[in-house]
Amino acid sequence: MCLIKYNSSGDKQWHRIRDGVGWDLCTGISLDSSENIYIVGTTEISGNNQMCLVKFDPSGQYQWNKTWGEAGDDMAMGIAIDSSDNIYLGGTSDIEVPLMHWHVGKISLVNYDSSGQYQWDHIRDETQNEGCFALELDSTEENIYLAGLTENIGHNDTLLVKYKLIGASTNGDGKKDIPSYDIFLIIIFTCVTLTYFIKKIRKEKK
Ligand SMILES: [Ca+2]
Ligand SMILES: [Ca+2]
Repeated sequence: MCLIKYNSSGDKQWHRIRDGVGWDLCTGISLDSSENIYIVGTTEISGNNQMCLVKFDPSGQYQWNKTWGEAGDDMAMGIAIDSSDNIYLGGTSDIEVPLMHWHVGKISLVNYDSSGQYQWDHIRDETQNEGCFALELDSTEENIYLAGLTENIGHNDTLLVKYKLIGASTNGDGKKDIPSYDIFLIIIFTCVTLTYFIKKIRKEKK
């Protein structure tokens, strides 16, 4: 994972590399209220891909790193930080179907407190393949939105999931039960995509 700082003129100031023993990939970055820097992604530990969260101070000094995951592939694709500096990672976890020998991609959400202590995780339990590529808190910080895709009879549709964080219960094992609400963007997405391609085709014909 590589973190590079440029000044406002685009001149490189410094860079930092976090190199785990295996494969590493950085897919998200965010700052907290004190301008500490967090990068997220995936790191391979003994053949097991895990979500990875790394903290640097504002001058780029390494502070700590955390990993989370199950036995299958776990990839963090985005990070959101609230005004109290609690950290949320969103991504995808490859979960084995009980009694079967196949895996299904599921949307996963992991919460750390401001000191980097793991608080809870939630894996969205749907039977079809899903994935998360971005997440964002709303202004109340009581709700979080995860954007990604969901498999729908052989093709993928855009998916937006809303979680209400306040009042959700945490099980003893750290798993969190949170009701989720799918906000389907499929129709909007399809219209926007169609409009884009129609415009592109018309432009190319001219
Ligand atoms: Ca590496
Ligand atoms: Ca894993």
